[in-house]
Amino acid sequence: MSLLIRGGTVINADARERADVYMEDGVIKAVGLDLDVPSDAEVIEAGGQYVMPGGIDPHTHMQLPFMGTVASEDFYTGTAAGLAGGTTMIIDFVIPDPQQPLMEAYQTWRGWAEKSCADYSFHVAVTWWDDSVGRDMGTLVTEEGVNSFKHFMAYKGAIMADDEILYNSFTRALELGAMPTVHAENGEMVFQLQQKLLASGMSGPEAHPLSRPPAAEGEAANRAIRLAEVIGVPLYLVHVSTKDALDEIIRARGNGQRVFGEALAGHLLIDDSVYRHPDFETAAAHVMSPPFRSKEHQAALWKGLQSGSLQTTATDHCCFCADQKAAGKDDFTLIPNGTGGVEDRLFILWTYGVGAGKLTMEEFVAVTSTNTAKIFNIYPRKGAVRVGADADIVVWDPAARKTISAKTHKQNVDFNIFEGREVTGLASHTISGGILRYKDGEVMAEKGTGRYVKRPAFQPMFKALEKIAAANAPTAVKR
Ligand code: URQ
Ligand code: ZN
Ligand code: ZN
Repeated sequence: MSLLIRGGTVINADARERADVYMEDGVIKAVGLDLDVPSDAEVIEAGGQYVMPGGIDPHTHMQLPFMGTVASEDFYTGTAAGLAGGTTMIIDFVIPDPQQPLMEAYQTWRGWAEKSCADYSFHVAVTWWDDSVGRDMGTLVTEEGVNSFKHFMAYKGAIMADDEILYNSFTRALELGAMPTVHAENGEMVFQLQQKLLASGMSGPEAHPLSRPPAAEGEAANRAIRLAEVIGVPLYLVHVSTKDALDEIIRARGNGQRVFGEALAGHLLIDDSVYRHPDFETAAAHVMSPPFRSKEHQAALWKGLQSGSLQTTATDHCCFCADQKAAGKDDFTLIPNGTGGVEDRLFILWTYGVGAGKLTMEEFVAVTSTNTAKIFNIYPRKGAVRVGADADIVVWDPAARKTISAKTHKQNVDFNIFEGREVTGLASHTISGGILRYKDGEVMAEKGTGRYVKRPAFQPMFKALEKIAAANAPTAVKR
């Protein structure tokens, strides 16, 4: 199977060039002009369009069992929707129940994901601790290509990791050359505020953001960052939603600590007024954690992306339909937390980032694909249009426009948090594994064509650096 993308301008995170791109058997074979390609190669005319690495969404939850129900988007429909938006890979989450062996949960999720129609990988959550968890982490890194472990500091009484779990798991991650990641909210603070709000008679979705103030995120972000600092392990903070957490990241990075932050497309655009919508369904549809914040926090997140203090964008795609959200009709703490976006992320970042002059096209590629590939150690196999890379590519028409709506989106959910938003700049073609899988509104996906992507452990570079430093340490001058 060979395919030529002709006439476009290639945009990578580090450069742009007018070049054609030729791929064969799922791998990019040539990038340049006047390429010598087989006469029977399929040709995509990309004149006036951009040719970019397919988006990588480092944060999705397809068919997640959560809060008494199961997310409505599964691995097939979710990866198909991603292809319609130019995303060619997701990193999802294996979330073991407390006391459930990590390997057992991992096998379950691997089974669910086999129907994917684009490539996928998994972060594995550490929701409890004993020696067996440490052993399973070792197996996951050395045999299964997992190089990141998630910790929910929220969700008390369910999957919350306390400081003992964090310390043990972060330490084990360092030994293995793996990256700890955190959902940073103080779960005890949230729990106590939830009880206080319910006791005061506030049971509607308007109470949701009040139970999860920015301070809950700022405190947990700092705590996780400080633990990582003392242990000497890198750290990745998912869905950073506040200036409070961003400031902790900026402080740590300024101090030379290896800390990374992720922004969600939703948190960049949607504010907390949605929770005061008079219609319960609309307000509940926006219940996710951390909640959508005020415009001041949105502005800080954009500055974080522009300045490089935040490195990646994601969606936290975790969909629940109206009948599922209704579980919390009389008690906001029972509304399943989660919203969608896997299809819309690139449209949003292009229109409100590049289109608004906040991001260059190269920076757009960096924050939607390349940085995630680098941070999770799959670059340049992923995250670049270059010879030898996987042929996961989006052909981007900067002049195409549409209005986002649940009536027309491919996502398997009855609500779209970006409903009514005008976007300019759309994927015209998405190529996954060297095969055209989306073209002008039509997804040509096939169940099971997505591949599980192994992500190698990071070399324990810090140990190596210590050895080099010791070897070069100046010998004490003999007096
Ligand atoms: O917390 C998460 O990331 C998962 C459970 C999705 N739900 C959410 O509200 N973000
Ligand atoms: Zn989370
Ligand atoms: Zn999540």
